[in-house]
Amino acid sequence: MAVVGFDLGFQNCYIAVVKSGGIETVANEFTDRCTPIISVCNLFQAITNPASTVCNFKRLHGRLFEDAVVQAERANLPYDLAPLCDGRVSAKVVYLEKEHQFTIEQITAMLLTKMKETAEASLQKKVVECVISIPSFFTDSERRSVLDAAKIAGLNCLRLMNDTSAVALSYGIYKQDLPDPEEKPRIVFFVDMGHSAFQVSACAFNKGKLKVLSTAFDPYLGGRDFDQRLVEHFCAEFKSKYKLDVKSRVRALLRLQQECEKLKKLMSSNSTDIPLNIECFMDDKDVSGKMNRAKFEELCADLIERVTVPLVAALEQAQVQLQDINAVEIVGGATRIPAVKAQISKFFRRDVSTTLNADEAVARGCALQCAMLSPAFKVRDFCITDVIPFPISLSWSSEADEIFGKNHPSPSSKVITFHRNKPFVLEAFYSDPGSLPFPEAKIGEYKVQNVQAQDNAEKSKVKVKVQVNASGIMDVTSATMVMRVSAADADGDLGENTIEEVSTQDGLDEADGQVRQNGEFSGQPPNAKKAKMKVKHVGLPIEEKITLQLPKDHLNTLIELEGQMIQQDQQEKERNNAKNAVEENVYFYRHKLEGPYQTFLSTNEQQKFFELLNLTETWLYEEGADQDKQTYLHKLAEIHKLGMPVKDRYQESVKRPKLFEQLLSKI
Ligand code: ATP
Ligand code: K
Ligand code: MG
Repeated sequence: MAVVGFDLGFQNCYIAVVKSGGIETVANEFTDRCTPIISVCNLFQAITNPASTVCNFKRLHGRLFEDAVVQAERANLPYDLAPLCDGRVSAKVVYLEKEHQFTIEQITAMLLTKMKETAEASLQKKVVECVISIPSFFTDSERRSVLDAAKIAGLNCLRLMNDTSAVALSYGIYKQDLPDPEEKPRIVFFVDMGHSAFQVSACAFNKGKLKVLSTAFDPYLGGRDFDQRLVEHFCAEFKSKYKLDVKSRVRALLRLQQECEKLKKLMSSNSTDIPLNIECFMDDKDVSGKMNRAKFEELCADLIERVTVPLVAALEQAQVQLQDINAVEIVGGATRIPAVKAQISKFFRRDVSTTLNADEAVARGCALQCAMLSPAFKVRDFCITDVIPFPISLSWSSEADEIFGKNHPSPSSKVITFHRNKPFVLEAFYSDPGSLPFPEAKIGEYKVQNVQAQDNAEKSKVKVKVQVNASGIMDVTSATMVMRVSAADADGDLGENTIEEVSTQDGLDEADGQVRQNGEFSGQPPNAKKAKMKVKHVGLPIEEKITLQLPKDHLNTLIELEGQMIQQDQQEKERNNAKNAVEENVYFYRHKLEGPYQTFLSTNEQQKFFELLNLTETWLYEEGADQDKQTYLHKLAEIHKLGMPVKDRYQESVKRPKLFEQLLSKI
């Protein structure tokens, strides 16, 4: 099994694999270890602006078209979005010269397919299992959407991993000097500012153990917000200086954005004035301006202030003191902005460390996690406990109870007991919508079916297991009904059902909704009365309705479609190769006919051959510019039919003297 980790960034993606015992960040076909989204997604072209490609879609996962976040993103996209019939958002793009409406899952799948191919090329084997990173603030729906994208790409994502947890794993696993399990843990804060978001987590390390204490974030603060300040500044300047309305022209605006990002990066290593020059910017006008770090920091003062907010939250929730912190590790491209780094450093009252590779740590952590989940690899035992970012409640009838509080350890499961005589519905929802960077608080509905009363008409005890799994996804995983059985039944053959002997006290008069945590009673231990009776546990089917998820049949269609698209891509590649082969052979033979092959064919033959080559060349520029693979192969055969015999004769003649020499040397 191949072991692969994917960092699915907003702007930049990274792939890490395990190779001959070590973790390696893989370079793509352009020998770059960073795969910018726009370099991959140029497969898709925007309809509105065919020169630009599909980008900036990470935050559209699992959302409706009407969603305010979607609408805010849409205002700045070089392509358009549209609702699907179920209201979910999709992108309108041109793919292989046809207009399409792709779901975000399909687009991310296309990106993952490319990353998968890169990993396969590096490992020289098929990649199926993987671990993928996501921001820690992704909600149930966004997480499910990324998992669906993985499925469409033919990947089996063993786990979604929070960005900062992946970083923490890359940090901790190689540390030889972590405190023993019973000692005071080493406290490290991990801070990641990428292009779109800011995340921080507080972690406690002991030998073989990583426990996330808290996560905090600003989902709307990242490198792009700093770029945007520069863009606004220059838009205003160019309006007064050149009378240009930059925002009215998508192309110009995109160019300015790119230039501003470059400028921002230059300012990280240079505090003096830096010029900004763009030739033929709009209406054939060249524009220029300048900026320096001090002015930039002034423009971004409020953004820099905002850096502190999640740091305060993470510290408070972790319940640690500043002086207990052993290190603050920063990663992510935008932490290279000196003012951002300084703000983090000022808050923690210490120098921040950059011992990890700021760009690759997330992917490497994911690959490590994948290796740990793979039976084929022996990795040092390392137990990771993450946290639940937003409190989750479960409601039934008119009651509701918080089952997983904020920063509750994750993964985690609980068993809840109900007393019912008929099927009932549970509803899971995020209980603090105000803190949720997502408009929909309801996660899903779960109908527990086949519930019936006991023989004596009493309500049955139903145990429902709910969990948040390692990917941070909430599920009602099972429901069982406890049935009393007569002694005769119990002695007989009861088939598949498990029978357990329990004391009568065991929960039969537990309150409705009593929660048992990870198999332990959270309340008082049951008062063990000695009276025994026989019960059997009957598994109950659960009908789940997830609020925002691709329906299963739609997902299956998309999986098929992606298969077809990969095939189409392959065919397109082969078609191009065939066309290139025709072109190359025209040049090859012409060159040879004018040189070494000259004497190996008659003047008549030569004339015919040149004619064919010239005709083929003209054809390639005209009707032959866009033909199918077979047509090109046919043309190639025509050329080879004349060319091969000449080539053979020539090669014979080269070989013969050599053979002769060899023979001579043997005499
Ligand atoms: P996200 O984590 O939000 O999904 P991402 O993982 O794609 O996004 P990164 O690759 O970590 O983001 O960082 C990209 C950001 O870092 C961009 O805004 C980029 O301009 C910025 N950046 C990179 N290098 C520098 C630098 N030297 N100075 C300032 N900013 C930089
Ligand atoms: K990244
Ligand atoms: Mg990132």
